[in-house]
Amino acid sequence: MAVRACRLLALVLLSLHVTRAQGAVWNVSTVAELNHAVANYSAGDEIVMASGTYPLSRALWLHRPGVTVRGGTGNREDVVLVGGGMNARGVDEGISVGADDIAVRDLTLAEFYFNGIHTRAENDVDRTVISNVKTLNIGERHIKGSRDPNDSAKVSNDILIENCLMLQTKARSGHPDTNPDYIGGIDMMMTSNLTIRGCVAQGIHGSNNGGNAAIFLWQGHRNVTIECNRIVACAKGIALGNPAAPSANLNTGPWHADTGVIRNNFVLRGVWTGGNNIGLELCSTKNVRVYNNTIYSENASYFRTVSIYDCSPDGLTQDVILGHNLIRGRTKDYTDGSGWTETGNLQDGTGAVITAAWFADPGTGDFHLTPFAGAAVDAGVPVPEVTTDIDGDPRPQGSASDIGADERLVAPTPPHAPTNLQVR
Ligand SMILES: [Ca+2]
Ligand SMILES: [Ca+2]
Ligand SMILES: [Ca+2]
Repeated sequence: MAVRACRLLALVLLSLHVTRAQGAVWNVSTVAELNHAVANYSAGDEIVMASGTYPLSRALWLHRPGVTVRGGTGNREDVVLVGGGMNARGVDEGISVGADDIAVRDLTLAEFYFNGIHTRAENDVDRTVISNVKTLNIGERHIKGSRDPNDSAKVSNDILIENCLMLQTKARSGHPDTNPDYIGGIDMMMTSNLTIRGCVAQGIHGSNNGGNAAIFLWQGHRNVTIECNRIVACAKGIALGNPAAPSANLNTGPWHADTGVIRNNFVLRGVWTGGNNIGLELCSTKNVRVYNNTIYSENASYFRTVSIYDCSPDGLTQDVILGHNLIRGRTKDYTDGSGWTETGNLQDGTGAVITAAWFADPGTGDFHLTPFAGAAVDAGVPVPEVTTDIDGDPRPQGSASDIGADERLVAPTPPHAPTNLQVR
């Protein structure tokens, strides 16, 4: 007992120093030090991980408020938390967020059977920040947000997920407890003021080549912003809702989502031609603006690159506008069409107009416009919700806004340009 107490005290002295009145910094470089810091932090503390690989011995439960857990260098590749395996039981979840004001930054979570990070609306958690985090080969959900099915007042407010990379490089297998396609990127429920921006998702799909979306928000989202993300060849791209009817006790009543904007995203639809492989899906949504996205299906005639659906007579699609999007692929409208409108989209359902040459590198989801995309350049209309593009460049450049997520930069005119040169 005395030996154990001495070792604990030594751990504390080694790893803890107070930097300011309101918080301490726990510098950790081993799993034991990490577990100790997680078990003992106070509100306002930071847990700073030295470069290295951390084979976790248990999930990291952040169930007291006010802590930041981050990699020490700022480079997320330098600090890697490893679970029991994408396809093998062991340490099944990386980080569980069960209290307010938790931030996770600048690190990688790899090889978890269930979830990389799990935030819990059932604990009413607010102001979670997940920034510059990489999740690699996760068996069910890279970032999961769960809820209390019996309490409509438990909502996660003001959640920010930014600059994250969700990557799958191996096949899903060996999950007998779920169907083969029970996998997705960000799957959250019951939020208010959720922002997801600047994230990349690549290759997320199940073993039957279906799956949930890279960004899948259902069961209660009020005022959501999805912007400047790049989704590459996942089973499904961006989904507000899914065809299952919204449950009872949501903060949005009978709608999956009420109020939101989806803007300036690049989505490369997966290569599959069957199943639920949809680029953009809107199911029982209300007051949503879908502006200036580039959504690209290699198979341009696929019938539901965009899918709009009513889950129930109570949560009919209402006040939804799709505007100024560049879409290669077709739209399937399962509704009566009265709840949504489109304006200024440039859409090609045969592949004759919008071709790969329009874009910098379609195969990697890089849909920056090339000079061949003339029909998209300066063909848009400014909307108050879209003042910049996926790069943060101000709109418009040139004579008008461009259609889709990229605004092509116009080179500034040299101050003393020769007047006898015709600029083309
Ligand atoms: Ca809350
Ligand atoms: Ca322009
Ligand atoms: Ca641009």
